[in-house]
Amino acid sequence: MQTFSAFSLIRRAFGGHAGWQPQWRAPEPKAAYDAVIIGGGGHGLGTAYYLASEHGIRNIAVLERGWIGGGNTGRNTTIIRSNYLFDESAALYDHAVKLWEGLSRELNYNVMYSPRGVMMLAHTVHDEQVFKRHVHANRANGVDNEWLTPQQAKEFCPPLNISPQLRYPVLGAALQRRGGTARHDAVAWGYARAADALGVDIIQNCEVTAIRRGFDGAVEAVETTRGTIRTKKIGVVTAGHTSVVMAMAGLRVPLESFPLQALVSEPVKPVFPCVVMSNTVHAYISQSDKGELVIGAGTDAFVSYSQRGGLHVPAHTLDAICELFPMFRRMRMLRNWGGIVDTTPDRSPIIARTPVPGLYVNCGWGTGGFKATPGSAHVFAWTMARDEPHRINAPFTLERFRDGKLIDEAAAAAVAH
Ligand code: FAD
Ligand code: PYC
Repeated sequence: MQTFSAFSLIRRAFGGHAGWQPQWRAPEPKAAYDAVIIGGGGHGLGTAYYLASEHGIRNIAVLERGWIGGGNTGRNTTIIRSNYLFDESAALYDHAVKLWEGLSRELNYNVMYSPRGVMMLAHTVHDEQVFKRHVHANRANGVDNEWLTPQQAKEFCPPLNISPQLRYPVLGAALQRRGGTARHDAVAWGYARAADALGVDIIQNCEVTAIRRGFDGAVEAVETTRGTIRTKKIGVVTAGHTSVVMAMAGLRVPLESFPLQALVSEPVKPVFPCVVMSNTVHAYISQSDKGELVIGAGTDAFVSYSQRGGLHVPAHTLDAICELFPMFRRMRMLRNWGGIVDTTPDRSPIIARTPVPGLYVNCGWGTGGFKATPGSAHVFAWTMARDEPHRINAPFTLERFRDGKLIDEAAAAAVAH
C-alpha cells in the first residue's frame, strides 16, 4: 500500500502551492515559435494557457526577463471585483469574475479564490451619490452590488468604526458579495503549470531587447538576452513597461507609469472577514490566509520605473486605517513594497491589435488589473489567435484615444490616481 507523509498529503491537497514554487522544466528557447508572449505575469501566462487550451496554438514561448509572477502579479493586494460603472467595463471584469469562480478547478491548482465580499465606503455626499449610481448601473448589467447603511456595514465588518466623530465618517457602503481575493502568485504558477503541460515553453531570465520587423512592416522576430527568436505573432503583456517594449516596434502608446505601494502587518488570527476599500481616504484592507493584514496605499504623484515609492504615501494610508479600524492601532507592519503600474488617460486597459501586423498589446490596467487576469487573458488569446477582438474586448482599442471613444472609469478605480 502506498503511504503518504502529512507533508505530501498537504501538498497534494493544495495542488503544490503551499509556500513553494513547483519545479519547472527549464526549456532552452527554440529558434522559432508560432507565437511569443513577452511578460510572464498572470496576464501573459494566462494568455499562453488559453492560446494552447482553446485555440490549439501550442508552439508558444512566454519570455520573462525576471521570474514568473515577480512583477505586479506577485505584488498586488489581490482585490477582485466587477462593480465598474460602464457597460464595457462591467462586461470585461464580470467575465473575469465568472472565470475566477471555476479557475482552481480548471487549472487543477488552488488559486485560493475567496469571494468574501468587497465593501467600498462612502464618506461624503458625493461618494454616496457615486456609489449608488454604481449600484444601480451594476444591477442593470446583471452584476451584484448593494447599498448598506453604516450599521449594516458594521454588521458585515465588525472592526469598522462608524462613529460620526471621525474625520471621514462612514455614511454608507456599496457591497459586492461576489468580490473578494485570491492568492496572487498561485495564479501565475497555476497558469504556468497548466500551459507548460500543454507544451508551452516558459523561459525565465530572458529579456526582450528589440522587436524586428520585415519589409512589409510585420513582426518577424524578437531579440533577447538569450538570442534571436523568430515569430509572426507577438503579444506584449509587460505591465508598467509597455511603452518601452512598444517603442521597440516603433509605436508610441498613451501610457504613464507610476509606483503603487502596499504593505502587510505582522500575522494575527482571523479577525477581518472581508475586503474594505475607501477611495476618499486612499486605503484598502483585507486579511490574507497567512493572517497578515494586507493594506494598499495610493500611487505616488510622479512617474517612475522604481519599484518603491515615497514613505509618506503608506504613512498617510496607515493613519486612515487606524482611524477606520482603531483595534489595529498597536499592530506592527512587517514589510512594504511597490510595483509599477501603467495607466491610460481613461483608466481603462488596452487589449488589442496594433497598427503593426502580428503585434498585439495588453496593457494599461493601472492599479486594477489583477482582478481581470483570467478574463483579460481569455479575450487576449482570442484576439491573438483570430486576429480580431472578442466582443468583450472590442471597445478596448488603441484607436479609442484617437477617436475619442473613451471608457472613463476614473471614479470606479478605487485607488488614488
Ligand atoms: P505583471 O505581473 O507585472 O507582468 C509583466 C511582466 O513583464 C513582469 O514580470 C516583467 O518582468 C515582464 N517584462 C517587462 N519587460 C519585459 C521585457 N522587456 N522582456 C521580458 N519580460 C518583461 N489589481 C487588482 O485588480 N486588485 C488589487 O488589489 C491590486 N492591487 C495592487 C497593488 C499594488 C501594490 C500593485 C503594484 C498593483 C496592484 N494591482 C491590483 C494591479 C495588478 O497587480 C496589475 O494590474 C496586474 O497584476 C498586471 O498583471 P500583468 O500580468 O499584466 O503584469
Ligand atoms: O482595483 O480594486 C482595485 C484595487 C484595489 C487595490 C488596488 N487596486
